[in-house]
Amino acid sequence: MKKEKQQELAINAKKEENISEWYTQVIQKADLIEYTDVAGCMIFKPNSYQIWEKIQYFLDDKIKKMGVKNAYFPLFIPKKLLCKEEDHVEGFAPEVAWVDYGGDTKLGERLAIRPTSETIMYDAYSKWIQSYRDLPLKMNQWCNVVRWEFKHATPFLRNREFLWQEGHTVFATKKEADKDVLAALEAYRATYEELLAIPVTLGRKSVGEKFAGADYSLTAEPFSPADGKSIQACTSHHLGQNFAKAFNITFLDKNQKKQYVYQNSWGLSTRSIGAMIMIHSDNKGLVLPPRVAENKLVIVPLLFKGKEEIVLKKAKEIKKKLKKFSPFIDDRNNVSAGFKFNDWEMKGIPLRIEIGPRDIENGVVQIARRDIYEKIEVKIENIPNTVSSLLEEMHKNLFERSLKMMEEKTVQTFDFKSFENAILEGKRCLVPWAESIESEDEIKDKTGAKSSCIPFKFEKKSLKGIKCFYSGKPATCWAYFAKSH
Ligand code: 87F
Repeated sequence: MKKEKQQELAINAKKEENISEWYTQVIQKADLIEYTDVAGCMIFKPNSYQIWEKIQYFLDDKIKKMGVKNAYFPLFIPKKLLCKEEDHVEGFAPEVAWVDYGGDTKLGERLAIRPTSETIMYDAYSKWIQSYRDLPLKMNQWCNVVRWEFKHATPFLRNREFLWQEGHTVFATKKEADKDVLAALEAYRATYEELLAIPVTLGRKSVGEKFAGADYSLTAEPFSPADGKSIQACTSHHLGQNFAKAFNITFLDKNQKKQYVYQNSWGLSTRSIGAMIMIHSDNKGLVLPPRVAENKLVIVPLLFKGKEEIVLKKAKEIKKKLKKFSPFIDDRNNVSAGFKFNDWEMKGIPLRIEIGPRDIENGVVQIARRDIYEKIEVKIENIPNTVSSLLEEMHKNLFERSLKMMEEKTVQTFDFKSFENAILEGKRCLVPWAESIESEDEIKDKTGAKSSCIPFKFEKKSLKGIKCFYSGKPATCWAYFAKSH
């Protein structure tokens, strides 16, 4: 293949220069999605759906260990159900998609396409829960949801239809619910940090940013250092008795006294895939953290004329020994080895094994890492062990590299002027804040930044004599502010 043709196939936008063009190209070149005629509704092709399957597999196990069972509730929610808890739909109403017709017949009642399932689930819960013996009730569903946003759609980060899990748990006491909401947050932290190699900040959402139907909302939030934006892909809400009162979910306690239940809801969506791409990928394309990569490695036999057969035979032998890493051999004979290297780098395959006639003579192969472009020579008998440890190292390196970048892009600011400058520079600011909805709205209007979370880590950090960076009033908390996706 001609050089120009090869370049055309490569990514030509730079992450540090034009991040949105770069993001689009990474996704296209890695063959992750296909656009459709409906803006914001995208095809998750196998290369991205398999990432979602890894996330599902990992997180579903954690969810089940919390004692939660999977179920499936219908896609359509009758209008009167959706509008039962007012705080819940207020503000979200413009994003609800409706069905008004079945064929040519106008429906008696409009049906919402679920934007989230609190209402339809809690209507059922109110029938299922009668006695303290029916509690706790813990269910989760993996499904699609639709939010008809009008902002420009971005694959994974802002889709009108996206995939998620939503867990909805019910308890007799607030104490149990408080524990569950934290357990869900821990499952999310693990998914990000241990599967996707993405460091997250754990904390509470501000009063202005929390879910309106919740008493408080918690988040495990990644930050994308390259564009200085935080990415909310999961939240865990304590709903108190708000929905219990709206949906009349009550139980008779041990003293035959009627009580309202306490509830939580928590979700993690395919936005997390967007975070993964934004945070780890580079100017060569997608970087898959090894634990989510379906195929951990590609074997590229160097097919020198006359030696094809022995090289291929050796490649197959090696493949057999590496079964648990789901390797595959790229034996295409219509493209060069260099083309193959670029191709699999673009698609994010963690490791590449190159093997040529000379290597076979020496009993070695060359192994290249996707994260740091390092190539090492490995004795054939050592390949399985080396592959194992390289994959572990890669996970660690991706995590630590992202953590370092996140820390480098985080500053403490104590006054509004330096805050504004830092936000302009794409930084995340840790600020002493007198938390209020009004000040958050004003800050958002003036700078485009909002609070991403009030970190647990600094809950005990002293605020004595410290003033709010915005209002000058005595600060009530330490908060992270940044622009967001
Ligand atoms: C859009 C339209 C209608 C978000 C919406 O975060 C309703 C809503 O309730 C809505 N967008 N929300 C909040 C969702 C809350 C909660 N649901 C369960 C979660 C996690 C999973």
